[in-house]
Amino acid sequence: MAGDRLEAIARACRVQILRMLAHAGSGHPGGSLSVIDILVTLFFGRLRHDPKRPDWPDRDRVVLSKGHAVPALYSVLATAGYFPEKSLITLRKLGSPLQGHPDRTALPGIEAATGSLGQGLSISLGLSLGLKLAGSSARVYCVLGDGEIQEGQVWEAAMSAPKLGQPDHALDNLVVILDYNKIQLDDFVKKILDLEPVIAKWQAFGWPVVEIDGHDVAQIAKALDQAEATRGTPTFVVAHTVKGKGVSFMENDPEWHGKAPKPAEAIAAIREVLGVSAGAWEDYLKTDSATRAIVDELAALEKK
Ligand SMILES: Cc1ncc(C[n+]2csc(CCOP(=O)(O)OP(=O)(O)O)c2C)c(N)n1
Ligand SMILES: [Mg+2]
Repeated sequence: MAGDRLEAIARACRVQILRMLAHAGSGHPGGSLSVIDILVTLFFGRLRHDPKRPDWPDRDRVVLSKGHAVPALYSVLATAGYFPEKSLITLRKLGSPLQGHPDRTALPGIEAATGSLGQGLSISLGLSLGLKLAGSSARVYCVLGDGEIQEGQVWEAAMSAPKLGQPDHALDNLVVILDYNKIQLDDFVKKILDLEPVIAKWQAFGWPVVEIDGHDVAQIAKALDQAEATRGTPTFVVAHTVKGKGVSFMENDPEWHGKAPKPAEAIAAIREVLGVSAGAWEDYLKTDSATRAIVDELAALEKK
C-alpha cells in the first residue's frame, strides 16, 4: 500500500526531527512536525528528482518558504539519499551545511535560502516562470506557513501568480501548499491577525483552492493530482494541520514553536511517535536496533 509506505517514512522522519533538535539544543519542532507528512508525500510520492543529480535542470523544485521548519526537509533529504543520515545530528553546528535555516549554496537539494519569512512565494513565481519560458515540464511546490502569510510580500505574489506568464506561459506548474496549523511564533494566528476567510481571499485572486487534511497522505496525493490536472493557473492547497503533530505534549501548543526538546523529552516523544506504551518500551527497543541506537545516543547526551 502506497499510503502505508509514506506513513512509515513520515514516522521515521519524525523520529529524526526530534533527535536532531535534541542534539542541536535549539530549533523549531512544532512547524517541522506539522509539515512532515506534506514533505514526505512530495518527495516519496510525487517529485521527479534524482538525489544523485541535485542540479538536474528538469527536476521538480520544493521551496520550503517557512524555512525554520528545515529539520523536516533535512530528514526527508537524508532519507531520499541526498546526504548520509549521520550528518543529521550536525544540525545548527558551526560549519555544518545543515544550518538552522536552509542554505542552497551549502547543501545540494535545497532550492532556496529561506527563513526570512514571506519571500519563498516570490522566489517560486520566478522559478515557475523561468521553467515555463525554458520549455521545461518541471513543477514547483512552495510550502507556506500560516503565520508567514501575515507578511505583505506574500499577498503581492499571490495577486500576481495567476496573471503572470499568461496566456502562453501560465504558471500551472506551480502548487502552493499552506501548512495551516493555526499557530505562529507568539500565539494562535487568529489572536494575532486572523487570516479568515483564507480560501475566499486566494480564490478572489484567481487561484483554484483545494482544502485537505495535511496529515492524510492520500488526501495530500489527491490534491497534488488535482493540481497537476489543472491548466492555465497555479493551484493553492490549504492543508489543515496540527502544530507538533504526533507528540501529545507538543501538539497545538505555541510553547513548542521554537524550543528544542531536552534529550529525555525527545526519547519520550520518539516513543509516542512510534506508538509504543511506556511499559512496552524496553521490550520494543530489543526489536528495533536503529531506534535503540538513537535512544542510547540521546541518553548519553542527557548525562552530559
Ligand atoms: C520576516 C520574518 N519575521 C519574523 C520572523 C521570526 N519568525 C520565525 S518563525 C515565525 C512564525 C511563523 O509562523 P508560521 O508561518 O505559522 O510557522 P509554523 O507554525 O509552521 O512553524 C516568526 C515570526 C522571521 N523568521 N522572518
Ligand atoms: Mg503556523
